[in-house]
Amino acid sequence: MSDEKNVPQYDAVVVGGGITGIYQVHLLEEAGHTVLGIEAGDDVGGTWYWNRYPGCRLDTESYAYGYFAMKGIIPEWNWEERFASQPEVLRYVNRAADAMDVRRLFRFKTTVVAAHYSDADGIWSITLSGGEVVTCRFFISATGPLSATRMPDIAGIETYQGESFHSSRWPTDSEGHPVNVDFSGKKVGVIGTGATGVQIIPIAAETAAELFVFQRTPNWCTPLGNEKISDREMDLLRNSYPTTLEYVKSTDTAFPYHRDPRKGTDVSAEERQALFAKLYDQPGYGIWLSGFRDLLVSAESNKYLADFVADKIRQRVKDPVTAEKLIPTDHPFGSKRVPMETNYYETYNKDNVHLVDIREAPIQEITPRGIRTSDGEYDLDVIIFATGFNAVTGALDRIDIRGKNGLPLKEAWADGPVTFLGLQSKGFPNFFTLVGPHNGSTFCNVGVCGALQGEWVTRMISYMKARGLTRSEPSEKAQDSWTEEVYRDFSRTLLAEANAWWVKVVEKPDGSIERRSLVHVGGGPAYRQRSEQVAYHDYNGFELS
Ligand code: N01
Repeated sequence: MSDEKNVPQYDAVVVGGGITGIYQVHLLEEAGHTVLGIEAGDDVGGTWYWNRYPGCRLDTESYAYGYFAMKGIIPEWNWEERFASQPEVLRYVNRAADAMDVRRLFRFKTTVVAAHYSDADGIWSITLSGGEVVTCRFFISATGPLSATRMPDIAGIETYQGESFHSSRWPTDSEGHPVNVDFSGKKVGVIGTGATGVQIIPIAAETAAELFVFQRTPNWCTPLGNEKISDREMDLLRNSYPTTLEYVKSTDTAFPYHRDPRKGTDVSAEERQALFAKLYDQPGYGIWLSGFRDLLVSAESNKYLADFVADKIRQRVKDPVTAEKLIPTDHPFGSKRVPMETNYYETYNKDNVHLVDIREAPIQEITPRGIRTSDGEYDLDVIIFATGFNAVTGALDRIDIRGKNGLPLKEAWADGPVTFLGLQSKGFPNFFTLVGPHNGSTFCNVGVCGALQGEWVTRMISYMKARGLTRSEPSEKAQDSWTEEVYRDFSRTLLAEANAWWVKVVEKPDGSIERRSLVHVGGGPAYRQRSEQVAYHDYNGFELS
């Protein structure tokens, strides 16, 4: 970096002002690096800024997601609810941004259009939406795995005359504040029954004159069990932050649950039922993450739990035909993200709520007045698209990222991502993907895992700077072996049987399909142990120069 023209404007550019991006920017500045953050929204918040639909809330225990409080950045924070609502989480992220004083390091209302690496000087040129180009040594994405909105490809969608919006682009007023969409007296349609649809549907059903749920695939959903946190409980939680942090770091997904050491196939039917009943009634993810240890590897063990949850659905939904339609038949329990619900199934007992099975009668088109399926036309005043995201790589695909010799990232990853530790890809020196593909922070409680990863990357950049090293790129060997390990771990689980958002479905030349994981499912502790070994051995697996 001695030659003037080889000095970039910034040590690092971080894309994304969500919970991970703001912490990364803070850490880099604190470590003495010059850093610029770029954020498309007009303030921090990321997923909590964009997702403002009614019913949006955490399904991680607030206190276990709230890394900033655990780290002592905003130790005084009082969570109001066990699973905080979106407005509360957004206030929390804003408060953390104030405490870290990071807004001055961000450009808001700005997107990254292109990022090109120059092999000649090892510098990234980042083109921003206004046309300006900034340069940096390290280009870091913190774009979030679920930020690239996916609209369905339905004929006539643009002709619809009523109100319509994707769940993560809730309408705003002229000043950009989300508006309270009033469903009273309206006919509302919701397409999509993933975690988002499952949160919106019961709320919309409270006021809509008629609510039509267009379901293609039912999901296994279980009760959230939300409640207020009392002052006394909050004091106890605050005092145990150090223990909580150590505990969540010890679990596979950084949620506060450890698996039961027994196998579901080894215990009696009575013992199984007792555990399932206890977990079903407990708040949060326990039923998915603290059940029998063979839940996601044994089809037999999985079926025991699936049958239990199916019976619960039958008990909660009065109409037996509707109940059967709400029970998944195409994927094992927990092989897709389990939506956590509040009165979701009871909602279908309301007279104004109608389940439209679009597997049976597919949507043919969207008309100016509503949705037409092969069975008839539904007149609608509002259509909500809860149709999900182009997950994990989607946000990166929207940026023209080019590495050595102008190689587009999209081309390098055409058959699925290839990375080392899910952090770097050969051919793209100094480009780090936080909470990215094949990365141990993505199939994880992102509030904690993304932050831990930011700390690791900061250490690596500081290590390099201290030694005058300006280039980091994984070796082919390290990258191949990591990519193989990611696919192998995934294929050993029942996760490989479902088209969850963390899967890239690749059609092979013989017409068969292969599900390639976009995430590392080998567990957070193993991932971080591996990362620490790499760091200890002078970043073995990365070629540094
Ligand atoms: O998206 P999804 P999501 N025609 O992809 C349907 C996180 N999250 O926004 O399954 C008709 O899960 C699609 O149907 P199918 C969480 O990690 C967290 O709900 O493809 N339907 C499916 O039903 C979650 O997993 C919280 O057949 C179409 C739905 O749309 C992730 O975000 C809350 C369609 C999409 O479901 C994504 O959840 C909410 C079409 N053309 C979300 N295209 C918390 O609680 C898609 N669908 C923190």
